Amino acid sequence: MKSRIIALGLTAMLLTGCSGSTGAAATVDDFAGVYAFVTKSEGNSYNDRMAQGFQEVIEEAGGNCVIYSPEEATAEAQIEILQDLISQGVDSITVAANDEDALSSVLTEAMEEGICVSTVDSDVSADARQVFVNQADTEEIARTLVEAVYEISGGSGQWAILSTSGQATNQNAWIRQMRSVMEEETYQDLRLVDIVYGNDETEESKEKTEELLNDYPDLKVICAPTVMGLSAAAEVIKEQENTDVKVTGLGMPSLMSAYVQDDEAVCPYFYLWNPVELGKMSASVSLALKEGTITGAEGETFEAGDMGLIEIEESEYGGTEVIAASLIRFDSENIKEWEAQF
Ligand code: RAM
Repeated sequence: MKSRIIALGLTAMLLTGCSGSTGAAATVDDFAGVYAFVTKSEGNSYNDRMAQGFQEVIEEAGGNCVIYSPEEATAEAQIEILQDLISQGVDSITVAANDEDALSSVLTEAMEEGICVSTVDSDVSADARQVFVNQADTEEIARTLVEAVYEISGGSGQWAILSTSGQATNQNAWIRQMRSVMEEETYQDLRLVDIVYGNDETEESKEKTEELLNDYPDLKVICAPTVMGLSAAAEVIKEQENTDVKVTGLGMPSLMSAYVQDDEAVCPYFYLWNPVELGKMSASVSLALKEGTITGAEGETFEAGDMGLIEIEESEYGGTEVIAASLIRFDSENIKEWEAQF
């Protein structure tokens, strides 16, 4: 599996890793080192925007940033990259995990080597990272999406979920929580008929959308909590003139603007957080781990640029987390102003 290196600036570095705490005021030297960011996969502008935010903050602080994006969103591809990063002796690794468990052993090895390890966007098991940078509260994401399905469908009927893969920690957490919200009485006339997986690939997601349309003639809404899935589903539905199926979910305004033009649109509205801000928060966490201000323990605090003083909290995924952002709703009123940003 090949990896794409967007920026590579390896320099000689101190191997104090995450054990080196100074306690004194930070100097540029405290932040010097190589900070690796491993995305889920290439060809996904959401991942690129997150990496862009990460890189900006690391470089501003005087660190070297290296970004790796596997060709496919698989754990195997990420493990290969992570092993390589351990051999290079980088100071810090941040990964958006394609699998909750499969990366545990390589990330544990990284921590044993003194490398700072954090996750962002999609977590691993708690003992395989120091802290998780969560985009937004899981319950908030799930409830917002179920409410959108409820409103768009008129409160009853069939809906389906188009996800990425069955191993993605973030997708699974949101789907689990959506199922739990669906148990509330308000949603008793809604029926979740299927969950399909398009692997964060446009073509696969389009095929899965076509299958859903064929298999469920009464389907009203497809909810895709993935930026690649949502735009793929919208494209398929827009091309089919004889369907009233609508889509909603988590998407990039730049990919969705053609489908959110008015109330009759394929996608009346959808949500996301700001992926650049998520990357920036993740970089602030990596810098604070490297500097020794934090170790990833609950209650620790650190400065995150414009976002101010941030406190590390207990995570529902186990271990600890930082909540980086909150949901933004995109519709025909505001899509134009957002699409230039991400
Ligand atoms: C996809 C990925 C990512 C998710 C976004 C919303 O590109 O699955 O992990 O957070 O969409």
